[in-house]
Amino acid sequence: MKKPVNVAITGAAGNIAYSAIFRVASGQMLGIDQPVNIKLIDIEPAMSALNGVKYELEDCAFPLLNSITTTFDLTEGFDKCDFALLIGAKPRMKGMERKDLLKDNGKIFKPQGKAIDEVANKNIKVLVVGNPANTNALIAMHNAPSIKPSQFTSMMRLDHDRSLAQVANKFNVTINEVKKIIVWGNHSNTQVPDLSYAEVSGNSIKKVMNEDWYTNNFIPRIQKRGAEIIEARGLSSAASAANAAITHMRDWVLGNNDWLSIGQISNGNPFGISENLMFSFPSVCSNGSYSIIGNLAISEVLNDYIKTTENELLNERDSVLDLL
Ligand code: NAX
Repeated sequence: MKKPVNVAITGAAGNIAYSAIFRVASGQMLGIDQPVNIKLIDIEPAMSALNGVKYELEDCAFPLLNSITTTFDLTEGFDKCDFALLIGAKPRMKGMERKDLLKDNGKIFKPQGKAIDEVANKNIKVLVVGNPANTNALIAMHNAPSIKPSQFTSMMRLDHDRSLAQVANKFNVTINEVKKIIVWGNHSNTQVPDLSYAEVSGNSIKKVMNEDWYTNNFIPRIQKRGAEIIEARGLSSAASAANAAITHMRDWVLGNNDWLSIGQISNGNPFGISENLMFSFPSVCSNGSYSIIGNLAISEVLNDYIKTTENELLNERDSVLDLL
């Protein structure tokens, strides 16, 4: 048996975490030979609910689950952590502007970044899920200067998987037959789902795709899929978001040669995107790290979309400069 690793999960009493924690404990994230110590972090008023999650976790008798910690103390929660899923965030309340949400959530991710810097393992892998995920990840990263910026990522996998599923539905094929999809930029409705290089059953999608469907149906549907789910379910996506978090981390750790979309620090990117943004780029994963797929030409039309999402991220960053 391998030595147990430490996995911290914030927002652990919330909805997404409820779908994620049990999968981490069962080995679906880090492999069925990897024992885990799970550290569940939430705010103090949520401790009773969090204990309920702990009891249920115990009752699963997962063979890989070595220990469970519940805490609202960040130093205890991130101590010697190897992996962190930063899910907890404040929801946007009625009348709240995006700027206010950024400020409030930024205040959560600054102390979390500092605690990770002080007590986590230096090779920790961090995934930020809590919205606005890209800018929250940037804030956490800036507050953890002793950890390589590339160890911080933000979640675009849900947008990526939504794109795969919509293409598979449209062309009536299985998910495995859809390849080389990209989602660029911000996890917001400016994100850019890109099918320029996509393949369906080994052929370029361009042979079968209608441009009008791509521009007027596919792009807006992916951009607004979160709202479509809230409208239908009365609740925001939780199991699919948890699934995306699990597979994002699994692929980062265990590898995946398929094209993936990963929110990552833009420094040195080959596409001319401004530095110092958490931006989603096409990537592949191997040997415990991810790398950008370079050498891709971007059409003029897509370039305009990409500029819009880049500008949004620049504005988000400008509104939280005091937290970086
Ligand atoms: P919930 O409201 O169900 O749970 C949030 C949890 O976070 C609560 O238990 C709350 O007490 C906790 N929390 C608040 N402040 C905290 C802090 N300072 N430290 C630790 N925990 C804290 O939300 P849920 O549905 O689980 O969504 C969580 C976040 O994921 C939201 O910000 C949501 O917008 C975001 N999402 C991100 C997605 C992505 O693709 N990046 C997709 C799904 C989701 O919308």
